[in-house]
Amino acid sequence: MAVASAKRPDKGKPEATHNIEAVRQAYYERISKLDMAPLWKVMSALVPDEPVTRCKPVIWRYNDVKSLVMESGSLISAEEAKRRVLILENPALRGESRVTNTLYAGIQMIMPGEVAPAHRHVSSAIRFVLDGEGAYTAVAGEKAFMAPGDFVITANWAPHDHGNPSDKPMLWLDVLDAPAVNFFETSFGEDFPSRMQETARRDGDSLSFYGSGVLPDLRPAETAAPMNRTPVINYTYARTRPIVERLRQEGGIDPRHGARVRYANPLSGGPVLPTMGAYLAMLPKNFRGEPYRSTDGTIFVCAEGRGATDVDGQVLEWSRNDVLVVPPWKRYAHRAAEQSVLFSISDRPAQEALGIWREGE
Ligand code: 1HN
Repeated sequence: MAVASAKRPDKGKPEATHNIEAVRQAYYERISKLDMAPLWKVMSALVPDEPVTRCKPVIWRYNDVKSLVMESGSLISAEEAKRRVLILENPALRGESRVTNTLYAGIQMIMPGEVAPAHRHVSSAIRFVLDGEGAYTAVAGEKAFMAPGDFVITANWAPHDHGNPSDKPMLWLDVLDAPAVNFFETSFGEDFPSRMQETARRDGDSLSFYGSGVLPDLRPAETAAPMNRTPVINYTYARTRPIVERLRQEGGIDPRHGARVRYANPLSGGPVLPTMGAYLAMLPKNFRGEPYRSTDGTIFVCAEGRGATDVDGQVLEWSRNDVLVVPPWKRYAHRAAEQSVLFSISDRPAQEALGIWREGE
């Protein structure tokens, strides 16, 4: 092989060999056979100057979604499907069951009289209720009856089934951390032999025991060492909405996010789940939010009102029950044509736990 002479006209650069590219290529091929690769070819992709995302800004309008989800009711039962859900796939990640790189989202429907059978898995789920009233999700033996705007948690490995004893279909948004769990290749899951769990607690107990400013002294296992997930199953809209309304009236309005509260684990003050966190924000009529960006790709649901979010120059106009996605580190700004309420969920707690979360203007 030709050896470069000791003369180095360009500091740091090996002297140009007329066939250096061919020599390098041959070298890359030789190391490749031993499963090695040159870092210098990929370093800037591995450590870019700022976050790079595959994910695109996108909106699903409830007008389109609802009728298509309703149609699935005549194609398959909740029991046969196990979960009758239309997955919301980011258009840049088709076929991957992801709405962002780390999160799964879908719209689930449960018809009157149906049961979605009991199972559990390592992935945690949250539900944000869109339509219907009086269906429940049963988590670890406790039924949480749901209404629009409710935010319901099914934590890692908690047994859960859904039922609808009401006379109306119920639709909700599911968000799971499954892509993140699968990134770590740590997913377990199992079905239960019985369709529905035995009831072990009174309906709604978790909210009254843990969401009332007191903590039950007789459940030391749960209160002594705060769990890394909330003991509350359903954060009801009936309780949370008046708080953001008061915040708005009091002028507690963040110039980027509006009058916003964070859903918290009442035992620790931390996020509801180690992998996902959520907020509820009221935007006053004619709100024009300042631009903001953060490294957590975020899913927003419009719970009330009408407005638009500018994401990196793309305007996504939303109204009630529309679901939109802001990719990581894309600058966005909300504006509201009427008083509006936005629910949002992201993987921010996971990023914060790892020390990799950042925000900016
Ligand atoms: C799941 O268990 C539910 O329990 C919904 O309602 C959606 C998507 C992927 C994996 C498990 C549910 C799901 C899911």
